[in-house]
Amino acid sequence: VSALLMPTIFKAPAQPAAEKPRPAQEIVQAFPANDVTKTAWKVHWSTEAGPGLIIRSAWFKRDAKTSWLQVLGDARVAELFIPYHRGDPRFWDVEQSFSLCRATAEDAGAHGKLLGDPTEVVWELRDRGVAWVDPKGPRRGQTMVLWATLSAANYRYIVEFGFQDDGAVTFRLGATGQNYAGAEWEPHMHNNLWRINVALGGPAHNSVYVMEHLETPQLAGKAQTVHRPFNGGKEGWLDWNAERFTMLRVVSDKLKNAQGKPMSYDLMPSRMGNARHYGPGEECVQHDFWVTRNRPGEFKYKEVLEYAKNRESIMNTDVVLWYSSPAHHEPRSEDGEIRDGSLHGATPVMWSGFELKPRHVFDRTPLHR
Ligand SMILES: [Cu+2]
Repeated sequence: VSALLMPTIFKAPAQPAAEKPRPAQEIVQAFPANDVTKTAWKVHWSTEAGPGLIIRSAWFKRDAKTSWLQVLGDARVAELFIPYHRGDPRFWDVEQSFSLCRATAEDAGAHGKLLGDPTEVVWELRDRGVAWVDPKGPRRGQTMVLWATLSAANYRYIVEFGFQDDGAVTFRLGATGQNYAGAEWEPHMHNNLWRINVALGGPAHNSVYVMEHLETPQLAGKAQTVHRPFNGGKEGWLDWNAERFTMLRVVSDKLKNAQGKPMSYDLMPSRMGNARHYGPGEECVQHDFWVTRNRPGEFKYKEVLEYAKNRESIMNTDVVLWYSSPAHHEPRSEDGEIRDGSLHGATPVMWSGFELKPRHVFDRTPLHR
């Protein structure tokens, strides 16, 4: 595995002065890791106080002979908003510019590697279980995972990006640490708010659609799948509907696969529920999806209403998906105990996230014999 890990420094593109990220680093991972290469990812990442670990761009190879296909531009946790049920506190934790924890051999485990100077990021190549089963049997899959831990006072947030051998990308936020002193048993919401610049085939020529499954009494036992431009093809918002299996699709207006179908990536939600909060300045968390054009310097989830207000076109352009993956935390005895006036223990990690899944990027089943 180690021979296939080839991190190299490359020169970072110019960033706005306020951003001050560390220089981006490149990592290339071929799949399967211990056999003839079938697919590969090339990922540029950097770290920064606030969002912690940032994917600056990511390219995929659907087979060893093709050139790199860009999939992502900047992808990050844009905000972590934690309002407590009693009304306060209401923390915006990315805005607080917390730093990453130093990553140690304990973080990396037996098979991980530490990246960065100082070491803040963990690289792991993981078996991801069965990728598919056909009449001849199963095939197991692999994923390259990059993760880091934000040190947010009493809390710790694990920011994790996974780049799978089948072209899918996973985004996960794990909340752990110690419950807030004085409110140890107070339920609260973890609004994990992501900003994803999908740049399929490069940062232009992408359009955002909505997919919904429709099954109503009027359809009398039949169902329909409805595809339509997101918000009429303009910047704006959408809510997730459990009955409709709401999902977003970013479609390339240029690239087609060998079957003549437009290359796309689907945002697949995987949700516990829809968080809604009604304090002042919390309008951004009254909807589950936002889409805007990609403009320099627009990274604050709280400002997304402002970014979207001109209702510019999100068709055949450079697009950003803003997505909420909320997690409701109802404290348990398992989170710890108060002894001698202080909390002893730790909140076990609670994960939430979503997946970007390729559609018509391959011509056939990835990694098939
Ligand atoms: Cu919590």
